[in-house]
Amino acid sequence: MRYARVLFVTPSYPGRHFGGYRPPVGIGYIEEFIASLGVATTALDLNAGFKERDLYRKIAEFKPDLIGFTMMTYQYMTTYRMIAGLRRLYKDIKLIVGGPHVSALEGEVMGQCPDVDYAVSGEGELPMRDLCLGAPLETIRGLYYRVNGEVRNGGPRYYVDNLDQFPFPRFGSYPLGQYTNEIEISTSRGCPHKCIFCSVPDHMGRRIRYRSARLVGDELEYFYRRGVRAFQIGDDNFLANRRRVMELLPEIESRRLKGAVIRCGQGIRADLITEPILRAMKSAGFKQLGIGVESGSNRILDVICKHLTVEQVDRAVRMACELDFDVTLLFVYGTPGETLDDVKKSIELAQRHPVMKAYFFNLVPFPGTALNDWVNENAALLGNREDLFNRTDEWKLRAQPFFETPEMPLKDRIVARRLTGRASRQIQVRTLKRKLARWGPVGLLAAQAGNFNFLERLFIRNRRLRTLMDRLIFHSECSGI
Ligand code: B12
Ligand code: SF4
Repeated sequence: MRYARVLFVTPSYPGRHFGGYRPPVGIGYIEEFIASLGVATTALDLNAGFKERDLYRKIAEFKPDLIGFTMMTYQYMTTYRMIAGLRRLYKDIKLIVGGPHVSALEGEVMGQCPDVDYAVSGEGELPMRDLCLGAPLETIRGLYYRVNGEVRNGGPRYYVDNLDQFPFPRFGSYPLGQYTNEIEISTSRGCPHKCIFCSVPDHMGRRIRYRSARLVGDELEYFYRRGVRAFQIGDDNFLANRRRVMELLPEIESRRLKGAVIRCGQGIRADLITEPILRAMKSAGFKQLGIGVESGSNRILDVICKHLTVEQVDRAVRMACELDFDVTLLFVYGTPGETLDDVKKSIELAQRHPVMKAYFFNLVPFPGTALNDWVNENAALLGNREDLFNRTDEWKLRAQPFFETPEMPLKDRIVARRLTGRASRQIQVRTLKRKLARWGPVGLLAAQAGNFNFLERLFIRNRRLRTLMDRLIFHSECSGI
């Protein structure tokens, strides 16, 4: 065996995490898989109440021979700095990175971070298996490594068809009590679309791959039996294949997860929503749906290459609200060609439905996206790229413009942020009033919390408050892991 003791690290991503921070699924899969092959593993998530000094303590206790970091582009310098610090102290431990940032940059990451020994683009289970078990480096697909200072690659990355070969993450190395009481379930990987701002098609591929309904059912049941009552489907395009969804939902229903709340908040496509699917979701325990709307203007939807119309969105949202789902709408603003009038159309779309929430994200040109290429050629960046991606708070990433266009100069982007922020808060207060009405004046007072970011953050980050909120809103059963 080349590496027998592997420590996985999730760097700190400060921010609100959109309603809950859960143990990380990607490195969870890798850890579970290589542990099943005899590699000793452990993990440290710097978002779960740990500091960098805990990393040094963990290294001293566990004595890893390989440390793996998962990386998003947001805050990538934090990881590079951490790696440089570790390299100075531990000459014998090898360091490896993977995750969406590496998928986008491929081998370039080895140049940007000279202290890292390896990088893996795409899915990490098979390259990590091969690396740890000692396969020749030049045969390990998706792996970047160094030979006498030169960066080499073991071949094109994997897109794994048989996802069932990987055991689902049980998060044994994570302090589950430190997270939102919700487990993320990934039932598929990839998305056939190619919206200009989205890194998923590049990172996970356009050929969508599925786990079997039975294994997804087993996973839900495993956590349910341990007291978990809230689940978040983390798929990129959960409804992509109707036939498969209609197999999966009855399977989930058959597991009788009484009192469980299933959320599907990452953004399903409105054009794939049908009444039979919604009814089947309802029966299976789904309560919340995030719909990736992006814009209330057909012209902008075309620019985004969303292949969707406002009319389809209206139809789907109406149907979901009528069937009493808690609907969250996800929009972006600042798209090439977009004007303030288009942003107002997005706000109007959100306001004309009794949705639970509407999020409006300032468009960020992540590497590996068509938007990034367009911005490089056509737009004015509003600062240094490195500073822009390494802002200290995810809220700033979401709210502060990256670039400006003639149709929406910086001053209009600031107006857009103000208008969309106000609309989000109004919708949130409206929802809370409706949900908490049966608590009389106390409920109305509590509803005003939706106006204040710090109170929202408190509810999201505090396990007890979040569980209480779930009970009040969804009537879910008490839970505790
Ligand atoms: C769930 C999710 C979240 C959750 C995080 C979950 C949690 N722990 O609570 C939440 C909602 C918090 C979140 C937030 C954000 N997210 Co997010 N998120 C996702 C999503 C939808 C699924 C991730 C997932 O579980 N994938 C399934 C697993 C199996 O894949 P994986 O994690 O990529 O891991 C595999 C490989 O990457 C690789 N790998 C990963 N780590 C490592 C490490 C090593 C050592 C190796 C070898 C391999 C390896 O192997 C893994 C197994 O195959 C992805 C979309 C996607 N498909 O990646 C976006 C995604 C990762 N998010 C993204 C973004 C931009 C964000 C935000 C910055 C958004 C924003 N504007 O604020 C914020 C971050 C802010 C913050 N404070 O956290 C982008 C990242 C793009 C980029 N280049 O960085 C993605 C790709 C979405 C997109 N449309 O572009 N996110
Ligand atoms: S935004 Fe959604 S539909 Fe578009 S490419 Fe990304 S995952 Fe697919």
